[in-house]
Amino acid sequence: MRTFKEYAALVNEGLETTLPAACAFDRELLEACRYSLLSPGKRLRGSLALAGCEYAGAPLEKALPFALAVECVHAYSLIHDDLPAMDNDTLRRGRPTCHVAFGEAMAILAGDALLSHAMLLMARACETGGAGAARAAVTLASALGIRGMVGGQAQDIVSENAGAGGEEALSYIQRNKTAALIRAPLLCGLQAGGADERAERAFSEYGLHLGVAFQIADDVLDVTADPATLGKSVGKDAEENKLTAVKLLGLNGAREALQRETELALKALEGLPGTAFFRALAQQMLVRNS
Ligand code: GRG
Repeated sequence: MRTFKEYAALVNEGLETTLPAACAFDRELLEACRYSLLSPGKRLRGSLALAGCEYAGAPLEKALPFALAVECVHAYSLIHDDLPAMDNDTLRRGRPTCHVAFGEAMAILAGDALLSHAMLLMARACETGGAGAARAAVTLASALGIRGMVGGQAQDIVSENAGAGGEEALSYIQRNKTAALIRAPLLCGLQAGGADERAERAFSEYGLHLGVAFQIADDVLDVTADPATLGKSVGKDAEENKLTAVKLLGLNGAREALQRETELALKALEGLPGTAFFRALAQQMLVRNS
């Protein structure tokens, strides 16, 4: 297995050239797309797709379209999440948000264009990648919509407006808004690379807990981090009365939940050989500061 940095570098390299070149009439749209897509993100989701494929013992090219697709989807979700109608944020990845830089209409369109581009990348991969690629496309597409990221975001807004919600609603938000888009690319990579069923089952469980841990860490960082290090505003969750682990369990309770989810992620990999990369990544959730 390579290092996380190496996977992230390969994702960044692919993202540079994935969008079409601008013509006279789409210059601003492409500028807005590139502004958000190429801004300095961690590339966690794309890297997971590549790491899954490498774990399966296949060449990384098999997973690259899915790695790029998930980063396009992630960028679209951040653009739309930052809009005034949603979280109304002005800072993302250490830069003004897309709508601040390009206006709301162009930001909405840039999000739409990035989602559409992700679909195109997956469809092209299905044309040439055989059954593994088709399964990977279904896995990723299933994680984006009603029973995935959009459904989780909708519940996030419903809970915020109602100023209420218990553990079940919180778990729904964590699993769908965030964990779906962390678990799915990892599975995509395994499926595109032809991993066996045992590995898929274990990583499915691992990915879910890794994703929930990631969201809890995000909730904790919203009250503990420095905006300059985090690259986005802090303190917004309490301000907007969001249903988060910190709101429901308190800061210490959230930290305990983060520890529990990390342990569950590690437990899911017990007995599976060659998982040092993934175990180290799960441990990283406990100490991440951006
Ligand atoms: C608008 C349909 C729609 C969905 C929005 C992604 C999302 C759902 C909301 C963003 C706000 C948020 C706290 C999401 C939880 C997931 C999360 C922590 C996203 C940020 O991911 P990182 O830290 O970002 O991987 P970088 O910038 O490193 O890529």
